[in-house]
Amino acid sequence: MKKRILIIGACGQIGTELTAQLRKNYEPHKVIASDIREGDAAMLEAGPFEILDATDYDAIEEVVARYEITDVYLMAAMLSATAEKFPMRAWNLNMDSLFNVLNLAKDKKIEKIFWPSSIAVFGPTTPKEQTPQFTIMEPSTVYGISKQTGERWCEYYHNRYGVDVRSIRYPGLISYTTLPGGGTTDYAVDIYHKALKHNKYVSFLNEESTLPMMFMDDAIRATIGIMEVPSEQVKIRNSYNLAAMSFNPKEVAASIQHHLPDFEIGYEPDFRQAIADSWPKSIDDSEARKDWGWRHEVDLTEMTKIMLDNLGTN
Ligand code: AKB
Repeated sequence: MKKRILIIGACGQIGTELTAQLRKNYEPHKVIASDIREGDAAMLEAGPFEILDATDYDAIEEVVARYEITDVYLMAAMLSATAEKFPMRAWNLNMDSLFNVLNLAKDKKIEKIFWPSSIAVFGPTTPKEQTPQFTIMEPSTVYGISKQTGERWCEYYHNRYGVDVRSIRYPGLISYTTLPGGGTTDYAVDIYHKALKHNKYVSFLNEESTLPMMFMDDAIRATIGIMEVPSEQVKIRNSYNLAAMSFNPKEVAASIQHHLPDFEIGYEPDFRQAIADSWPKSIDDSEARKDWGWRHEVDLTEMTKIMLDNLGTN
């Protein structure tokens, strides 16, 4: 099989599980993990690993040539909350890394790119309920601006240079393997850790902050799924809306209380509240369902059980 995959940002929340799943699906020595820091023992033992800075075009080009890479998953990014603290660093990382892989594909050095976008592309003027695929997009965060700009460039490189770039707008992602870093939806992972450890949690979003969310297994299936369908099925080349469930801190707390009746939640909203308030509450992902057969599998009740079962045994 000719396919050889490079994951840039393999040690992050999504990258860790994506790398593990790709190594299950394909021959592990043809799935090259890379990150700016060294991976853990499990990642290093399971297949090749390279230290790689996503903003360094020459370094990426060298790794691509050495391993004869065909497909790149670019997972390195600065997320919404951290990006508000370091706007220029976020812009540089999020945009330079994207241009690096788009230009490699334009010059026919790689064949296919996966690039993640986010619900952060939407803003306060976007319809909040069942946000459509095509709608008003006026993001008010640094991260959202970088993702929306990135989407425009993906579509441009596809139309102008025939670059096969595929993208989905991730909602908040929940997983038990690796912690998220620097997002507004991170509370939805932290709450499970704190529930098991302290039986209480103080949320940095208020109880009514309903946001679109997804269990990581579904997100990984979607990510690999959109990369595996024939190119003609990928009709949208900026980025696809993707949805599974929507909930707020009060609802996730109630689902935890079902297993841990004494669990308590408090609320101390901080600067992340304004970010959450600017994002949709729920997403219409019918285009992804129609074009490439996307279906989610895990809801809040099932996810809470999976999270508590797996974190509880650690
Ligand atoms: C964040 O909160 O910044 C991310 C996202 C929704 O893209 N999880």
